Amino acid sequence: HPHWYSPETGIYNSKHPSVELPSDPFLDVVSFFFSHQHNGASALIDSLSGSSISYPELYSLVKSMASGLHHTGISKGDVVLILLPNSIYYSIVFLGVLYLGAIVTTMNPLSSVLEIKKQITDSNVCLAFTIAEKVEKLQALGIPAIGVPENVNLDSKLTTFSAFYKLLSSCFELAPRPVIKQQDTAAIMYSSGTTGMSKGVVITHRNFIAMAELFVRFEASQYEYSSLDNVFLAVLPMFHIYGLSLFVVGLLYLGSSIVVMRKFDRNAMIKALDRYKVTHFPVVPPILTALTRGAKNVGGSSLKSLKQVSCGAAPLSRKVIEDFIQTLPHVDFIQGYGMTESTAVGTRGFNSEKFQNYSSIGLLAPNMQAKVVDWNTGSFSPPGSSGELWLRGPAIMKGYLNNMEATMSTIDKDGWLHTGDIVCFDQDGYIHIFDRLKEIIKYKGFQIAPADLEALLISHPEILDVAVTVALDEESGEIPVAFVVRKNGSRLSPEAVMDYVSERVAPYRKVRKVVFTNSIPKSAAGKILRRELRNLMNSRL
Ligand code: 4UV
Repeated sequence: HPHWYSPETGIYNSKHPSVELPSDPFLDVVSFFFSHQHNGASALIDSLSGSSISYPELYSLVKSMASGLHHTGISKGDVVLILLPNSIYYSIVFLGVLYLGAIVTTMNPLSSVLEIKKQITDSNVCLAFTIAEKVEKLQALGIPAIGVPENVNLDSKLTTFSAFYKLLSSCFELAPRPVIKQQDTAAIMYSSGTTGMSKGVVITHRNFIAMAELFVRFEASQYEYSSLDNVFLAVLPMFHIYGLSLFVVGLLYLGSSIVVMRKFDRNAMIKALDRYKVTHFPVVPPILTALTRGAKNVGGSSLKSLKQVSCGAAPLSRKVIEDFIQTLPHVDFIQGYGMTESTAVGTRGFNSEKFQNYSSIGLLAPNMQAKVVDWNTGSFSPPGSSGELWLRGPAIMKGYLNNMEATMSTIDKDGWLHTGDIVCFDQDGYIHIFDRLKEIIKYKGFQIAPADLEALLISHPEILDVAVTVALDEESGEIPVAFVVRKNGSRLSPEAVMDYVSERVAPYRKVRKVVFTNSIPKSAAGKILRRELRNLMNSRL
């Protein structure tokens, strides 16, 4: 057996040397952030307008934001919602809130009122930052809301955003710092985990510090070039753990420049890569496909500055990877894997590795351990055999918010996070991901919990029973499909079912196919047999 695998315990250790993490229990993300100050390059650049924030400006804006929030009455333990698209202001709000020991919860800005209501109630939000159109909607839900401008310079005179500009220009003395421990909660992100409805993932200051060190700084330490020369394009949404970890927290520790795109657009993306001489581009599979297409259109001589593209969050086919590599042969390609529950830390590939490794999700991150467990027998799988991936290490969440039962069934008594992903380590320690045991659907890399959609569909007066499952889709990777049992006499159409859902959820969570059926396959205990449904679905396609 290789030295990094123990057949006695079934434990895989990282092949990387371990990284030292700060041991002081009284340390928070923002103090840690301020202890790595940078000069020079722009920290954040708005791709559309070219407006930018320098590192020195960023540090002072975070402090102003914290002071202003303190004077608004925000204090340790309060939960602040960030309901924004990507913005050069995102990190300022995020770090400003954390500076006070308060907690951030993030959300897709396209979420429906129903979804917003659910999350603000569950996480107990007391203040929100959002786009102009959503300010009144939040206030109607009883949440004070601050409008954040999309356009950096032009909007500064608009009264809609006066509260925000007031916070940014707060020249109060610095807010008094409460005592913040590494183990205190920093953020509540939402994920459905391996089963059931969407739940609050409690992420601590320690988790973010570990993420910054084990994922972002460790990876940068492997490059020959300096992180200060790196320019990242931020298309991935900052409200999701992948974008949040990189663009809102991790890369700003390193002093890289981040070009922020407010929303995805293929042509604008290609232009931004060129205009800002982007060197690193983290993507999800549909963006990788769009990048290959866009690069073909502009010809091979373009995108010369690009050094690395990394892809994660959803399965990727070998064909898509090969197409990319053939189109942009000068660019290093790697895959990464992480979860909301592991603060995005998991595995990452390496630049310039053998071609066969492109289809792997890479090596285990430093300081992290894994087990691969046969889900039928509970026995440990050695390199070469597959099983469910379990992860342990300093980036694993504290647990699910107010949900002891889900926490205990996800993190066992020895601290292993059961990921619900089926993987296999090869003899070189590279990890390959095959399938999922868990219920989530990954639409363009976004999570959809079948149980959330089922709860919504069953509230329809003409629906007797329902089960939502996943179907493969060329463009989006995976789409949700609803198997619906109509009530006696109902003539409900598939379109009416889909409309019912789309009026109540963010666009990415729409049901995209409806199959009427007479019954839902269930176990004797009444649990939906999801694998059976999935097989049924795939056989019908
Ligand atoms: O909770 P979540 O939505 O989280 C993510 C995180 C993605 C990351 C994080 C760090 C990286 O370096 C990176 O490249 C990607 O998506 O969903 C977690 C689930 O998404 C699936 C898998 O089922 C996880 O449990 N998933 C994540 N990455 C991959 C993946 C991948 N590379 N290939 C296949 N499935």
